[in-house]
Amino acid sequence: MSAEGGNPWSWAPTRRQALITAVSVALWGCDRAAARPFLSSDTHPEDYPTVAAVREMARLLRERTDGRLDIRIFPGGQLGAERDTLEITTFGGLDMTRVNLAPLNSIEPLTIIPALPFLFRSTHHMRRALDASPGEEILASLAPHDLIGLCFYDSGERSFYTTKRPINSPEDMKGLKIRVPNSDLYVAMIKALGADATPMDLSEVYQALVQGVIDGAENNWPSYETGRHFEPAKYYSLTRHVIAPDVLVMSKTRWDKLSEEDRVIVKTAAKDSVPYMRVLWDKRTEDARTRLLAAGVVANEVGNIKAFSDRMHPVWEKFVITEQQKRIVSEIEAMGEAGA
Ligand code: GTR
Repeated sequence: MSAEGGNPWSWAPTRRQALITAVSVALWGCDRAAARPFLSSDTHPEDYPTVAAVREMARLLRERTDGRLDIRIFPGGQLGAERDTLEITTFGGLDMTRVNLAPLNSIEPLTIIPALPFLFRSTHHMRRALDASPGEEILASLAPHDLIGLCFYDSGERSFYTTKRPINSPEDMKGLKIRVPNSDLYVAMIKALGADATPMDLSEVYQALVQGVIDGAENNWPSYETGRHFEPAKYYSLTRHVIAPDVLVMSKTRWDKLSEEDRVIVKTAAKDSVPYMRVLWDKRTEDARTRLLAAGVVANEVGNIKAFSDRMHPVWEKFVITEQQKRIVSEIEAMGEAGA
């Protein structure tokens, strides 16, 4: 599914080399000790629930191994954009990274599934499905790409925010330039609504909104607040079109060097950080919403969600192609129908 067939990252070797060099410089000195901590990156700041969750995982590792295993976290995007840290993790230049599933969409078709528009009926449905075999299968699908999927973290419900006017119907989207993560699926979703999709990294969105390069974007309440996107884009329209999770991955290079026993300890600590993260996530979402409304954000419920879903659902056909994808999608839908 890659743009350039052989190279799923579709990058020239010089760019890759530059990235690896930049990260090696940033991590200078971390690499010396034989039993150095795992080095982990996150685009979000120190106090964000995903970062706090990896900190909790580190605490569990220390506690369970008398300090032998630990994680050193580089938050705030200091090691680069998500695509960069993912690629570096693939090559073993970084041990762990916490990213959205979107930059993995072109690499592994199963990662597309949780981002299908209107697949999950609720956060509860998403959590149930990803805690069960659909989630396990999607995590396992990363191994052939030199990444070990450790766990999923919540990333909330994504809705649109815009600079000029609220969105009430798909017609309101017509002609708007909407930023999306680097994923063909997201591009297709926006096109299906009659808007123009502009893929870019999260770190560039604020400037692009301020400069009018884009008219809006879409994300959850916490990211909308953390990136200060609400300042240039105060209309937040609750379409809740995607409830895809974030994922914590480990470099297969580092994983392969771990003993069987340590692999279990690492995997278990990651899983155990998930309920902790969910409590933080729910609180952060509620707090962000309250703070943003107080700060003047104009939020609107979208009456006719079906109009959005009718337009966006056809993208499923383009992206759900393999038998394995189809089976997993059916399993997830069945869990939703059973009230999960
Ligand atoms: C956030 C997610 C980030 C990033 C971002 C985006 O919700 O936590 O990892 O992927 O979305 O839109 O780029």
